[in-house]
Amino acid sequence: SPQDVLKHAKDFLDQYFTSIRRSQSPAHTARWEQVQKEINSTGSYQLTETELIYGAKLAWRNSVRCIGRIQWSKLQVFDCRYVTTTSGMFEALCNHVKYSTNKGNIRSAITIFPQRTDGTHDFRVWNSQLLGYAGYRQQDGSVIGDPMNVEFTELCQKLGWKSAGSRWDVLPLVLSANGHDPDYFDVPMEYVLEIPLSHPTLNWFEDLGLKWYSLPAVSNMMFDCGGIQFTAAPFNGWYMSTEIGCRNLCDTHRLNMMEIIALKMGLDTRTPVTLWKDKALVECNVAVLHSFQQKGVTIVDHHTASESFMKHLENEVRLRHGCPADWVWIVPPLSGSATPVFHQEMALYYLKPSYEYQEPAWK
Ligand code: HEM
Ligand code: NRG
Repeated sequence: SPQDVLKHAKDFLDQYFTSIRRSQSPAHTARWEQVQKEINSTGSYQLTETELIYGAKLAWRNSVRCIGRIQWSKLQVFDCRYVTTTSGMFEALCNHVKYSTNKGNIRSAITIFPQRTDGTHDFRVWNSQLLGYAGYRQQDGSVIGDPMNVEFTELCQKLGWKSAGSRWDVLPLVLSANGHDPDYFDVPMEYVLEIPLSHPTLNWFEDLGLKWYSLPAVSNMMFDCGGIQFTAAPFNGWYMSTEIGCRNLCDTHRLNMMEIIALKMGLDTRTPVTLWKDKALVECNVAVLHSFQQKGVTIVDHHTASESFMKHLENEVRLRHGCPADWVWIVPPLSGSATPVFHQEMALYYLKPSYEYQEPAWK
């Protein structure tokens, strides 16, 4: 409702003008007057480009589950609010992927498409990430590729997407503009930097034929800023090694490589007391870090990330009297108690602007 928009707009503009140390200045008052007029006559309003950039950074700073927030002020914002078509979106996203990948020297970025109007003209990226591997369910119930993407892969096929049916097919971008039906677009493979995985000492590791892409780019969240909702605003930073080495490769409902790795290591997998799972996880993470570093692709290990997050907490206590954080997500999935964040008490509360979950575009 316009009442809610007004409230959130006021709150956001107060934060913005405080940040540029112009709180209660004539510029602040004038902008607030202008925004009120716009909301009262149209029900909504447009952010300026500088407000949008500030809002996108602040939403990252407010992301309670993100351990990478020490980087929050370094974010390239691509303002694509003028885009009207899915092919316009596709072109912008190819540019985003190319800019962020930067031949392996990963740069954080967000591309922002037009905001929600009446809720029936939304812009959406249907993929959960800009890059992802297809998952194909077989007759026997097993999956080729990434089980996480089975439902989305079937949707792509329904739209007419044809693929090799291999373990490593990069999914097409499924995009909708202005509330219309979606179109799909193959990402040119020259934009996709992939890292074959090998291990510094376990020579058989490369024979597993594993690889992963270098750009984690979340594309299904809504950027909520000043009462305005941006339903298509994909963002990326770089990987923390455990995301790939623990979760993507070793979760039983993902690529499920733990036992295969343990057996190759010659471990006794018949009893948990050999800690074969723990040993396999560690070596899988070693392989991820080794392979990314060898190719010169940005990645952070969980010890370094945790330490930098501790530094970030300290900064935020000074600058902002605290930092909201979700311990359950911040503590890494490997060697939790060997990282400082495990021993850190955290306060969980929610600030705006923010990145929020939203309904999948097909529901
Ligand atoms: C979550 C690391 C950049 C926003 C996460 C997670 C990790 C992480 C490890 C947990 C992911 C999971 O368990 O699935 C990093 C690193 C970055 C970075 C190392 C390097 C710069 C960014 C950027 C943004 C962002 C640029 C937004 C502008 C978020 C959000 C979540 C998250 C919203 C929660 C996602 C969810 O709930 O599914 N980050 N991040 N991060 N990050 Fe970051
Ligand atoms: N765990 C997911 C990626 C989620 C976001 N992680 C980041 N975000 N690092 C995966 O693909 O493993 N980021 O913006 O850098």
